[in-house]
Amino acid sequence: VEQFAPGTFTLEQAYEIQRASIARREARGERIVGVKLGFTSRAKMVQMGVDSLIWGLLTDAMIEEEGGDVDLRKYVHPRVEPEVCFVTRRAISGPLTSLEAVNYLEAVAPAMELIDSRFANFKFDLVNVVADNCSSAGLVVGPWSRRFDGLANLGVRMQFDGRDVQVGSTGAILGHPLRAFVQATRLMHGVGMTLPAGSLIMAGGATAAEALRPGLHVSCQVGSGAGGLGRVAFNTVDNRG
Ligand code: OOG
Ligand code: MG
Repeated sequence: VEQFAPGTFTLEQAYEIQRASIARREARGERIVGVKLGFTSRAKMVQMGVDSLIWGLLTDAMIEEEGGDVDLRKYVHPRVEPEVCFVTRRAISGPLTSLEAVNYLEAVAPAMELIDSRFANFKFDLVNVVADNCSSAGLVVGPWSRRFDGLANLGVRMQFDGRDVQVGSTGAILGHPLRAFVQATRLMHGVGMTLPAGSLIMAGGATAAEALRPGLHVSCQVGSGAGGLGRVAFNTVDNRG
């Protein structure tokens, strides 16, 4: 890889840096499991001060067990945000339209992303956050279903110890989370990447992110009743003392 001085590289070079950092993870034995989109909601753009859609790569090492303990010692200053996750049913190498999208999907689930950053206070600009693999650090995925129909407007409720910390709607994600999936297929096509069957697509935070601390029960409910996606949860632990 070429060397770049901070802040002196282009967006294209930022994605090269991202790819190089993923190659190092692969060399350590990690496997790419999918892609995540960033800044697909206004709430996230406003919180982070960046207003372009970005994407990063997810690896198996980032997957945290649903309902399990997340050890915060693995992270620097993690935050959590409510998301929706898709899993693909077939390999995708071309850009899809929103009409085709569901045919390429196996299932959808409520999810939470744990973001973390090399930058103090998450203060970055577009190229730096892209180079940092879009703050991708962890993800927790809840129960899979094929409830694609109501996705345009499901209530999203993220709680710490049973108290609401962020409330919103899946409609905040590009107006409909399926649009995030469609965007992902376009972006992957743009860089010549094929998404194999079984790839995860994280649609992007529906609300602003919340800082994590040890000893929390973190849960997120997406929709309710028969049309809802259900709940996803984890606990934070830290033995730093
Ligand atoms: C960058 C990643 C943005 C999202 O869902 O919008 C993102 C960050 O906020 O640090 O993951
Ligand atoms: Mg996110």
